[in-house]
Amino acid sequence: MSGNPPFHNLTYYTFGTPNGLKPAIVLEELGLQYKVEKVDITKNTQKEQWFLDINPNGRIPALKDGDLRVFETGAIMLYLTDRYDKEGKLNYPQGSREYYEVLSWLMWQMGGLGPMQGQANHFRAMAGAYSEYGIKRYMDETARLFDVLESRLSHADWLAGEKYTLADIASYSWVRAGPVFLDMDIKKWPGIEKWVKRIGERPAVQKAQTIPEGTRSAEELSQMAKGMRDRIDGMKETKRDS
Ligand SMILES: N[C@@H](CCC(=O)N[C@@H](CS)C(=O)NCC(=O)O)C(=O)O
Repeated sequence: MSGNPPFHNLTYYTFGTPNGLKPAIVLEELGLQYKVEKVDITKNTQKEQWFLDINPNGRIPALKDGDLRVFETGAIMLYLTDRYDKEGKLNYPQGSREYYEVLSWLMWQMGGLGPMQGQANHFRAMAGAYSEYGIKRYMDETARLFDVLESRLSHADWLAGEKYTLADIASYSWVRAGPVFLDMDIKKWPGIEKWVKRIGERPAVQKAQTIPEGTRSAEELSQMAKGMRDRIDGMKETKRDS
């Protein structure tokens, strides 16, 4: 790598998943020009060498800006605001109290909500065997993490400070997937329900949900996920792991 960013030459490598959605929202909210490269994870494209050269972890998404590469959604989102959000539309000034609130919620999402809800998705909709233990462990943990969000959103409009930031975008992308993939009843968390509606009404968020081309709508995803859960339930009696 050489040269110093920003290059204003952005390519976003992604697929229509909660992690793919996070930086897509940031790119759209900031009104940036960028190319989209679809990395089809159903075909294992993310494990091909050309993509591993951009993201050694072999998972979507990743970003290139000129010859600079950034991987991990938290890093991509921070790169975009550090470099291209000089007016602070989606973040607070570095070093401020609110900046560390944004960082705290962002790290919480990266280390907690995303990985745990991802495991819930796996056991509830994708596993090769029915696992009552796995489903309970990760569904309970996902619900506990929703409670944590609710503890803030029951009395505040946004997660960090007084405005919509990266913190909201990161968790929104996963929370939105809860009812769709896991059939979670969002009404149990009234603060979250209002916050999801508030964010979902934003044009940039709606546009990001169509990236890359061919991404299924929430209704189509719900239908598909129901079929996946039914398949797991069908293994209940035959393939118990405990
Ligand atoms: N911590 C990573 C997680 C990325 C991730 O788990 N991506 C999933 C899609 S949401 C993926 O590429 N899965 C395919 C695979 O694991 O091979 C990030 O935030 O970028």
